[in-house]
Amino acid sequence: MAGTVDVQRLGFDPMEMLSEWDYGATSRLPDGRRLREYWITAADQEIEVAPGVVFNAWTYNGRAPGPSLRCIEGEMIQVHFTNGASHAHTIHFHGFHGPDMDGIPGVGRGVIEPGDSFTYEFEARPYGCHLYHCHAIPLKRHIAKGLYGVFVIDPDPARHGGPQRELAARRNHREPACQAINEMVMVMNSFDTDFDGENEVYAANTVAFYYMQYPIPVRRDQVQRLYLVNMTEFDPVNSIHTHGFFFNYYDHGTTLEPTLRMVDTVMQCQGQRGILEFSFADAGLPPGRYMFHAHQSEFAELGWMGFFEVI
Ligand SMILES: [Cu+2]
Repeated sequence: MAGTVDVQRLGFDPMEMLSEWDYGATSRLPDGRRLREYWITAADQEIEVAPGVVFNAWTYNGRAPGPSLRCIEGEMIQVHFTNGASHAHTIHFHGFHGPDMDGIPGVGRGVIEPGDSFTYEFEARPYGCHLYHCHAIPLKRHIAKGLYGVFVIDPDPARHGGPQRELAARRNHREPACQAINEMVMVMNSFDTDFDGENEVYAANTVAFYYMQYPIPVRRDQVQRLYLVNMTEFDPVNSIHTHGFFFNYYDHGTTLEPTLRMVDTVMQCQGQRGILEFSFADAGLPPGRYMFHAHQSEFAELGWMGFFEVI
């Protein structure tokens, strides 16, 4: 690959995307519970997914993936959705909610036409690493165009007792135990730039090879936590493989204890996601460049490959 993608022109920076959270706006409901509100607008947008390769995307809030939404278990959530794009869209959240809030055609409000708005409302449950995406038909096209994002529900330490409370605090963004951890978000995605139903470009956070060109700086003495979501279209499975270090893995993030310990490869089907945790100091590893990539070699060679620069 020659050249680089101009992130100023792109409108979002995959390096900043790693740690950018949309916490919404909070207020108190009459019953004492916390309300958390988000505002999301869909649009048609050109994005450069590799140097010189421009893709006609559909975006949420001007980026693909859309904003990484973050909230706490038990809060009331309102997502105010406006469709500023040229096709009908929805937002379908993974998590507990009634059928009317499912964001699918033919149930509840169904698809939201261009120019229309709708508010999705539900309680944030269960805690975990979730996602949202458009569910309009044809589904493949609406997902492949870029309408998806990460939706993390932190566990509420007050709802978990004993040692579970401590583990919940480590995962809750309001707690110092969590703030001491370096958190990152990666969405594994892909782009079919010639409309043949197969992908030409693969990436984590949209821009091919971005973290090869700009290795992600991480501190050796800090625990690392990676929220990983697979939104790759047209291929049934994607994966992450780490070089020289292993990690603990929490499938869907819906448990406080790892569901896999000490692995260097996990695969995810489309819509599957999980949390990786690792520490270079705890493993007694030296500073330097540690590679990560899809272990489907084709995806790696078409863009889904990067480095951590351990300092
Ligand atoms: Cu759509």
